[in-house]
Amino acid sequence: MIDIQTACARDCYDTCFMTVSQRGKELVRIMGDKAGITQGFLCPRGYQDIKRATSESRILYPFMRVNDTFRQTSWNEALNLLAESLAQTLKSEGARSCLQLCFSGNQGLFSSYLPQRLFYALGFTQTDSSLCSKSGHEAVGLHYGLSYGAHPDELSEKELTVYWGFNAAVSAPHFHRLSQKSQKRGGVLVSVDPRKSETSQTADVWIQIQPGSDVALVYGILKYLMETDLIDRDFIKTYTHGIDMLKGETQKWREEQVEALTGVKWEEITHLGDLYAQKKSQVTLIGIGMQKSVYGAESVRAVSLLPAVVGVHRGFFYSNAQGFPIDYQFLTGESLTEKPIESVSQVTVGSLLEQGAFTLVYVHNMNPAQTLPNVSAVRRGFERDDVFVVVHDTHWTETARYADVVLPAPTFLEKEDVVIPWGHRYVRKSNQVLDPMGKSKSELWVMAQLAQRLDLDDAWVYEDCWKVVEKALKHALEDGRISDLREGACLALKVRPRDTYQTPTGKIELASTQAEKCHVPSLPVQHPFPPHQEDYTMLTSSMKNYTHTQFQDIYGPIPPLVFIGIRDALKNDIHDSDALVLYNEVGSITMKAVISVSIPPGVVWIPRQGNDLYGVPVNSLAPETVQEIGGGPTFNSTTVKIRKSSE
Ligand SMILES: Nc1nc2c(c(=O)[nH]1)N[C@H]1C(S)=C(S)[C@@H](COP(=O)(O)OP(=O)(O)OC[C@H]3O[C@@H](n4cnc5c(=O)[nH]c(N)nc54)[C@H](O)[C@@H]3O)O[C@H]1N2
Ligand SMILES: Nc1nc2c(c(=O)[nH]1)N[C@H]1C(S)=C(S)[C@@H](COP(=O)(O)OP(=O)(O)OC[C@H]3O[C@@H](n4cnc5c(=O)[nH]c(N)nc54)[C@H](O)[C@@H]3O)O[C@H]1N2
Ligand code: SF4
Ligand SMILES: [Mo]
Repeated sequence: MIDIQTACARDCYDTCFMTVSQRGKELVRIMGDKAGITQGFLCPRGYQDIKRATSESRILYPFMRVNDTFRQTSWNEALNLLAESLAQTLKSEGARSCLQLCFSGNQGLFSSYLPQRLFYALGFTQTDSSLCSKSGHEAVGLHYGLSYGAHPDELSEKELTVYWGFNAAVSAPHFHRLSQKSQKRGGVLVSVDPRKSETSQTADVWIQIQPGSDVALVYGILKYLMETDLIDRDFIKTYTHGIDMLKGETQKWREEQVEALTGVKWEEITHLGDLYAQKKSQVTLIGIGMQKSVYGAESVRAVSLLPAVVGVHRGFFYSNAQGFPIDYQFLTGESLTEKPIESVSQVTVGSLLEQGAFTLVYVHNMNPAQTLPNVSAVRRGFERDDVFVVVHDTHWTETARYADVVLPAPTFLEKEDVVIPWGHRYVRKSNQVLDPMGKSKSELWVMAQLAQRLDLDDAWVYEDCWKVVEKALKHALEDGRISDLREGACLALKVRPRDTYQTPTGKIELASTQAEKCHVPSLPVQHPFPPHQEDYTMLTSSMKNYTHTQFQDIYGPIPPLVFIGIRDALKNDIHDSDALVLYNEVGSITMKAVISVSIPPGVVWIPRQGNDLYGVPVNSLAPETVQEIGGGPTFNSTTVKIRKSSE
């Protein structure tokens, strides 16, 4: 048996190191390694990766749309058609009318970053990548400069771990396992979540908060810490700016007001305050999930300030993507192109597509017909006769069904790559463990083919991929060289110092000086929320068997369920398994009811990115509203009305 090492390329906090065992030509086993933070196990998706690579829903050949069906074709024919269509569009409509949609399917440098050089060289319109974590990065940045924080390696040692709007037991199972190790050593695990999530169930303390009221909770904790003198005055004096302003704002809050907004009792707030003050070996992990609501970025920036007032340098974790000195703009070609590049909001791209703002859309590593907000508009846009849609994916997706040309991609097991994590700091080459299925071809191959057919003469488009990586990671590796990485070494990425703050004052800006310049208040603001008391707030979060829309070929469809609290169910005579219609100004879906003890009044919870009982996507209800800070999405502040279905 031969063991081959690779790394999971999915968009995940954990970036697992995997070993695949091969007997003859057959892959017999996939295991989690000990390296990095993988701890010898994988999640339910990782264990099924061989099965998913060989599943029936793989795209095995290039296809072209002919009338309303797909005809199998050769690569040559598909690429010629595509190159012709591209050349024609570039000439008649200009590069701005061509849009690249690329997101989270594969995080590999060779599968996702480098192939973008073609689109930057041609001058395609790009999106601002705001669909996931961008608003939170900008929010933390207002106070800390860059948004990097604590490292997951340390989780097992912490005396206090707070998962704030972060369901790590599902979304970051290796973080969660490390935190459980800390619990065994006497550490305290806290979960701040409106519902009793899988993480809340394992926590020592669960703070059940009303969604969107996190800023109020933070001011409540600050009030307690300041009034009982539990803050770290020396630290604050040396390392922070703006304490007087923060104090002034905090003093305005009354206990009853915090309780009323958050639904959390004052005793729970003071208990959490005591934990923050007493346990200095601490980390607060701020969820990307919590951040995806209309004032989510406000919540993120508020929570990020708590460790600072008790004297901990960057005692939070949000995502460490900004912690590594890697030149991403060089990788993608953004800093190399001479073409003017238009950027549009990823969150509102549905309306633009529907209005016909683009003539050609190239989709890879993404399933936008299912994962974007206002997904009906996205679909209507793709359906337009005057829009040419190309999809390069590993599996038949909802988006592929709207394509004019479908191209087969190898999964991460079928190609060499380098995956840079955004949770931990370890990197190892991903080896190819399986021959590409069918006629599937890598993103880099497709890009080179198209570049040649279009006679592109920018040399950087054809640059050797390892050379590019060597340059982009020149200052990034701590304990080895690119040659070591190529030979299979597991290396650590250099990390920026945690007591350094890239703000104008060089300190932690409790009151942000940049915020003033950006026309947002310098302190976090608790906006009124929810806006309409009679509506429900619809939360959608990740599921352990799926990564977004992936793995439905293995685990079956994402269940069309809506979880509703007992009080709301009783009030509205709703029973388990009733079909409920959820509707708002954007759309309407019908889901099967599950009465749950863990959902607070006025809230419903839905597994994310699936369909309803009739195949209508859940994201038909998600508005294109963008956040003020960073332009991020607002999935978790979607408001809906509910009625029982008459069907
Ligand atoms: N309701 C709701 N919607 C949400 C969210 C939410 O919380 N609620 N969250 C948002 C967030 S945080 C995110 S990150 C987005 C995710 O949105 P997407 O990036 O659209 O997520 P996926 O459904 O995983 O789509 C990735 C696609 O890449 C394909 N793929 C995988 N590997 C490869 C490869 O090697 N090559 C190629 N070419 N393709 C590959 C997969 O088959 C899949 O079709 O969804 C957003 N949508
Ligand atoms: N299994 C699995 N893992 C994944 C993914 C996946 O699709 N599947 N996707 C990956 C990606 S791209 C991302 S972005 C991350 C997301 O991972 P997380 O950041 O953990 O996000 P969610 O899964 O949405 O869970 C967020 C939690 O926040 C709670 N919440 C919602 N609104 C609020 C609020 O206003 N305040 C507070 N305090 N809590 C709130 C929700 O109830 C939920 O339990 O997961 C990554 N990991
Ligand atoms: S999806 Fe995340 S937890 Fe699962 S195998 Fe991949 S990196 Fe590990
Ligand atoms: Mo995400």
